[in-house]
Amino acid sequence: MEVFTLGIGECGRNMTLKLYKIMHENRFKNLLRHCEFSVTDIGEIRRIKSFMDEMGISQTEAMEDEEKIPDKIGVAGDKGKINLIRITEHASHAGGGVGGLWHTAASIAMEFVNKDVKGTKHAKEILKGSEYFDCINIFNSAGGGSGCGAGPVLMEYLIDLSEKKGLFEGRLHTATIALPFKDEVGQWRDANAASNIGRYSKHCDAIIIADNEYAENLAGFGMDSRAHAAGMVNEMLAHVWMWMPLASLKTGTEQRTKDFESTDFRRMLSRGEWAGPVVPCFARYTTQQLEDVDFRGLVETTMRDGSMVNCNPETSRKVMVIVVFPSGYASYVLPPGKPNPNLPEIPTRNELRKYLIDELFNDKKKDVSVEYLCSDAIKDEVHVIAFLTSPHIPRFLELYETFKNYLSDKEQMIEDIYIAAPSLRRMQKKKRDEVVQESIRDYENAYSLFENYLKFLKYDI
Ligand SMILES: Nc1nc2c(ncn2[C@@H]2O[C@H](COP(=O)(O)OP(=O)(O)OP(=O)(O)O)[C@@H](O)[C@H]2O)c(=O)[nH]1
Ligand SMILES: [Mg+2]
Repeated sequence: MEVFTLGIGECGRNMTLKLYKIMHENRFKNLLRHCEFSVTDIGEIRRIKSFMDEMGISQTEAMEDEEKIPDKIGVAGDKGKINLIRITEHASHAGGGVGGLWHTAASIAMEFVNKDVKGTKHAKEILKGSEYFDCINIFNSAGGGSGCGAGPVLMEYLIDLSEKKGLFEGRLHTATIALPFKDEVGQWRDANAASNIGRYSKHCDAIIIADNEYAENLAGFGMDSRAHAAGMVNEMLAHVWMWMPLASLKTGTEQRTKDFESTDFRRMLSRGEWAGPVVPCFARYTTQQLEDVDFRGLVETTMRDGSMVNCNPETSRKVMVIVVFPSGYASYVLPPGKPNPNLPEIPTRNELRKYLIDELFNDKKKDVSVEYLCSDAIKDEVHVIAFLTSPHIPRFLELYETFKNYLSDKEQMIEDIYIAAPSLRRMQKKKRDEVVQESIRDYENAYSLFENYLKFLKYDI
């Protein structure tokens, strides 16, 4: 599975760059050759570059395209690259972004998709290049403005591109999003998050969700607990997205029992016509820990304590587990599996599958899949990744309630819209009212989409 990653907005950018950096640190040059990374903050590139500096990602070999937009950056000495793209002619004002007003970001993205906007030719070429990939993933925060608004529009665009070329069938389309902390800056972040989920729900195969609030509860409270929790979420998601392509690609050093193709992921993560809401789980253990504890219990613990959203694994429709062992384990854990008294006891994939079915579901018909992967990128460590498809997510109901309240107070909505877009005040009244009304309508439409999604998922609303 070759992955095209697009990060939108601040959070989307952070997640994409973190994934890129982790792949580099793990010396996955071969894997990088199969992945492409693009980042956009609508019209802002300067801040992305300075953030790359902060992360220690080199900016040498910056190239300017014919329209003099420095949007493509190759990283010295490596094959992988990061495309910095702009989807609007206008560079955003100080601070960048749309201040949480996702309606504006969605309109800009629509214009980019439907017209030839000056200065965005290169961005179009890069997005069109996604047709060579069989997995498309967009990263964005659900509760912001740029990523929340532009993400679903660009996802639909990328799907249309591949559909037109008949490339759609084998492909996996996912959005990977972070839910906001509770009461971050009022109700609108939750309303945005629910809007983002609703708008993605009919386009993607899966919406892979992490919850900042839950991560903060896990990380504990402290001075920088929110920054810490957001960093933790980015790091966990980066690991998930590093191992997903590795479960299917032959990069030279990995060994596995079976290739996990995009269609296998789709079968496990999707809900047919609707996106499967998917809770990813991730934990790493030292091989020393494996000596003292039953491995099957560790995998189960990963689903309970390493999940990125509060939920019960028992309520999942399907479960997919990928375990990554150091390559020294290959002849032991991969069939035919030579016994090795020097290594801790590891159940076969089938034994682990049966254990999980019994412990979680007590229903033999449940679809649980387990894959073992051996890689020399990790030493003395075992990484466990699990995907819980469609578990009951209590936070969904909270988002729904907050969204409903938010819509019921139009005065507050209008105030928030003006705060998000101060430039409205400089418009003529007629135009200004039009934008505000459109924005409210977009929220209302997104509310119906989210509500329909929850009904489909059988939430009690
Ligand atoms: N997990 C995680 N969450 C983040 C990160 N950066 C921001 N957030 C969360 O994302 C939300 C804010 O969204 P941003 O991504 O900053 O918004 P944006 O897409 O840039 O949109 P604008 O409103 O136009 O700036 C808040 O809920 C933040 O807590 C990050 O690096 N990781
Ligand atoms: Mg922003």
